[in-house]
Amino acid sequence: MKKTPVGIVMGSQSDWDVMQHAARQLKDFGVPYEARALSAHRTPDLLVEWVASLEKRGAQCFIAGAGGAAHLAGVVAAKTTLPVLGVPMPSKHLQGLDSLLAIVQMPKGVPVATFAIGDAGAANAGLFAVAMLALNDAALANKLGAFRAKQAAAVKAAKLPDLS
Ligand code: RP5
Repeated sequence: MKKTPVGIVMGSQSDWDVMQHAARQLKDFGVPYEARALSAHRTPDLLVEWVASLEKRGAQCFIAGAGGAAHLAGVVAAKTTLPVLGVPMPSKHLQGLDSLLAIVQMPKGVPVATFAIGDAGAANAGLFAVAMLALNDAALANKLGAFRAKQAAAVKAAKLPDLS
């Protein structure tokens, strides 16, 4: 596996509570990542430098989480042709609907793959990155298969309570 195949970036440190779920999936699958808080509007130059630097260090995709007028994932996608996975943050006033629409409605030509709002979206972005890397990594593909089998077993073992 390349040195740092996944970059995780978020617009603010306050996004980490959600974005840690992407990092957790990668860690559990043994996929190295680098996580940074960098903003498309507060630190645009640093963001662009980081994207270029991680590309040089073997990045194969980026996961970008942001809230509100969430242009972070779009700016990352503007600076790389690697896949960009966008995670909308649950925002204070619009519960993440603003973030979702900002990320999902990329104009034609520069795509961002958009995930669900919040923890589930962050975790799924991590899992999606694993699935992409597994295309060229049989051991990782096996781990992903085992992960899915474990989930299926948990559903099959579910016991619903009897009504009294
Ligand atoms: C966005 O504004 C960030 O992605 C975050 O979700 C939101 C609020 O940021 P803070 O005011 O908490 O730094 O840029």
